[in-house]
This record gives sequence, C-alpha cells and structure tokens, in this order.
Amino acid sequence: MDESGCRIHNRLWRRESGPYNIEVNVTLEETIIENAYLPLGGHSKPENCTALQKIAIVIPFRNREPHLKIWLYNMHPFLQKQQADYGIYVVEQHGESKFNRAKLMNVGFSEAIKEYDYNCFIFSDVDIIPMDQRNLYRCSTNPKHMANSLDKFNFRLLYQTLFGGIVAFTKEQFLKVNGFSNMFWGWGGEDDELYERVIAAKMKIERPNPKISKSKAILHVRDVGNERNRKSIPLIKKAGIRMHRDGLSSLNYTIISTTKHRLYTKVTVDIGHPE
Ligand code: UDH
Repeated sequence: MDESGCRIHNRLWRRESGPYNIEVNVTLEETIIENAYLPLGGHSKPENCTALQKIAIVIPFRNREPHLKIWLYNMHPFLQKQQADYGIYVVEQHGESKFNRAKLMNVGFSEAIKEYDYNCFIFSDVDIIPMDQRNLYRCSTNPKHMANSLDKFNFRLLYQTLFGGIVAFTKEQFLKVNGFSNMFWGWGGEDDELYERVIAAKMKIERPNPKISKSKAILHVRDVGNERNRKSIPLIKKAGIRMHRDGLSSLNYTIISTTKHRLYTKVTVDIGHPE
C-alpha cells in the first residue's frame, strides 16, 4: 500500500523532518487544549487528501496514566504531521488478574474494526515514543517491527528475532496469523510467540532504518500484576501448531465500558484470568 492520496503533503513534511523533541513534563489539560479540534475518540484524518491507510493504534493499558499523558501529548502532532488517518484505542484491563498484553491487543483489533474501515493496526506500548518525524507510522508489505532502536538499549536490536514494543500489521497480515495468542499472562514471551506466528505464516518481518526509528522508552519498574511469565517457552515453541486455534478465533471477553475521550477511545474490558 502506498499513500498516494497524501503524497504532496508527505514530501512537505519529509523536508522539514528530523530529530524531534519529546516533551515529558506535560499535563493532561495542556494536551487537551493543544488538541481541542479533535473529535471525541481521538480520531483524526488529513484535511486535504485521502490517506490510503486507515490506522488503528492499539495500546494495552492498566494504571499507566502518567505514560499515557506523555504518549498522547507527543503522538497526536506527530501522526498529524505524517498526514495519518488514525484512531487511538487504549484497551484497559479491568480487575486485578495478571496482565495479558497480547489479549488486550486482540480486543483492540476486534473493537476497532467495528467502528471504522481500518486496514492497518499499530500495536504499541504506552511508554515508547519515536524521536524522529521521518519514522513513518504506517503498515508495510510485511509485518513491521518498529521498536528496533530504543534509547534504553543504546539504539541496538537486543536480539535478531525481537518483535516487542511496537509492531504494525495490515488487517490481512494480522488475520493471517490469527492475531496474538491469548495465553500469555504476565510479562514476556507474547512478542516472541507473535514472531513465530509470522514465520509460520510464511511472512517476513521488516524493520525501519534504526537511525530513523530511534525512540524513547520511558523507564519504569515492573508493574504489580505483570510478573515475569515463566510458562512462555513451551508456548513459543509450539506457536506454529497452535496459532489457528489460539488467537482472534478463540478470543472471548466482556466489555465493561467504551468511552470516547477527547484524545482517545478507552475500552475497558474483562479478559478473565489464567486457567
Ligand atoms: N502495561 C500496562 N500496565 C501494566 C503492565 C503493562 O499498561 O501493569 C502495558 C503498557 O502499555 C506497557 C506494555 O504493557 O508499555 C508493556 O509492558 P512493560 O512496559 O512492562 O514492558 P517492558 O517495558 O518491555 O518491560 C520491555 C520489552 C523488551 C524486552 C522484550 C523481550 N521479549
């Protein structure tokens, strides 16, 4: 897919692009004032062209308000400069059971497609913010790993199959792998399992040039309720065998509420607990 509808404008921002100052001392009030023209739900599209990609950004969430505020403050202008047609879905896990990042991503995908004709999905942690305006938040011919150059890892790829932090899938690519596994409770492994799905589905992964995809990861301690998952390795090994019965096709959840905030749509969901 290309962005022909917005080509002229893309050229304009390319010329003015470059390092980008991330603002971390922000209040939610300031963020709302800066973006007062946005319709409720945080959905924005370019005024003078039709973007071919309609992008849902899905953020897994629980108790990370300070990070969400910083993400929203920086990312709305960033995405608008890229002439993106995008909506923001913050998918909040209800209750106290172990955090399940991957299942929340599946819920975000399933809820977003009910609202708009999205054809690109960017699954992003709430605490990673791009440092360069040239880092295109778009889908590509292959699933794309976008968190390949983080400041906290000295802008290096930790290991070759790393697929965590931010990934972008077209709708077709995501359906082809049946989404994420629903079976990863606690921290770690679900991203490696998704990588195995991509390979099992005979796709490759792409990464942007690490000089351009430099991003800031906000440092934090491990969250309560997101302790390391010690059951992930056997699941990762059998990803290819399990993927067609564990994922979007087996997803069950109960929506507690869907709220259209000024800057994002918040979906609060009960996703159950580990078996
Ligand atoms: N999250 C919450 N609340 C929680 C836990 C996680 O909102 O209680 C969300 C949030 O969007 C966060 C994401 O889940 O950004 C990932 O969780 P994390 O921030 O704890 O993950 P971390 O920064 O990931 O530790 C680093 C991954 C690099 C190594 C990958 C190896 N597979």
